[in-house]
Amino acid sequence: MTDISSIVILTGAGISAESGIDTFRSAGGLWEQHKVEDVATPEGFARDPDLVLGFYDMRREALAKVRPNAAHTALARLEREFAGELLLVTQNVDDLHERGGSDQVLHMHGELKSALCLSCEVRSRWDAPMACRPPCPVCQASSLRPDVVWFGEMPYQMERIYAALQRADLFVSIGTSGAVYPAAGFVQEARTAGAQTLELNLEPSEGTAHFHEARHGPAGALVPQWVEEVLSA
Ligand code: BJW
Repeated sequence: MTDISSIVILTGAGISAESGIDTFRSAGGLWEQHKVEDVATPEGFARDPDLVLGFYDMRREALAKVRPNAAHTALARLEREFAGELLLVTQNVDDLHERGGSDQVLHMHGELKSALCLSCEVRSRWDAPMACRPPCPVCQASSLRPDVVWFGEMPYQMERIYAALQRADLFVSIGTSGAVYPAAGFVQEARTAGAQTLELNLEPSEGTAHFHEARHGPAGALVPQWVEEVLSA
């Protein structure tokens, strides 16, 4: 683990599982409880906005009942103590990285606690229900949607992510199934550019063969152990 000066970390739903947030594709996960095309596509939102706004209201409310776990706090420690460049990219819309102490988090699939106004296109911090059609704090139109990235939409800050993947010495993927692109392609992007690649996941992901190394187990155990290795190298 010597000569690492630039790390990109990608996290997914698995890092928040031990905090009590449902993953998407596990048995009993969100996509068994709700049809993905109904709640996570622009077409689903156009068809039944009440259903979609209610789905995200429920998930936003659930955030109040959960706490960051040892994996989130270990990544915050890495941010504080690692001397090199670190980019933490999360696919998660929860705020557990921030509440675990990370200051610099790139939410490529948006955030539950952000609202996007379809009238004025301004984003506002948001912690209240949306199904009751509250007015936009900027233009007063009742046109708010959750500021999240649905299938068919462009994830956020892709240029910044791809630039960091080009510079990375190490790419680490934590708690993600590798089922959703473009995030699922980051490992190949980083590896082709010369980075070492490491998977930390409960089980082999769909892309596990692309990684130089894969460790399988709960993030709450694997991530603090890996962070200790990086900081003591
Ligand atoms: C643990 C654990 C523990 C459990 N410890 N681990 C055909 C081929 C290729 C691509 C496409 C295709 N057809 C369409 C596409 C594109 C499409 C796509 O990827 N579709 C796939 C289904 C194939 N992608 C898009 O549309 C994206 N946009 C796009 O591509 O734009 C064009 C573009 C082109 C070029 C460059 C850039 C862009 C947008 C994708 C948006 C995804 N949105 C969602 C919803 C966000 C809002 C919300 O939260 O509701 O994002 S879907 C959902 O999946 C959510 C997640 O972020 C994402 C990934 O899920 P994640 O995090 O991996 O969770 P799980 O449940 O799948 O896995 C959890 C893992 O944790 C498991 O492996 C467990 O084992 C593990 N685990 N407990 C460690 N304790």
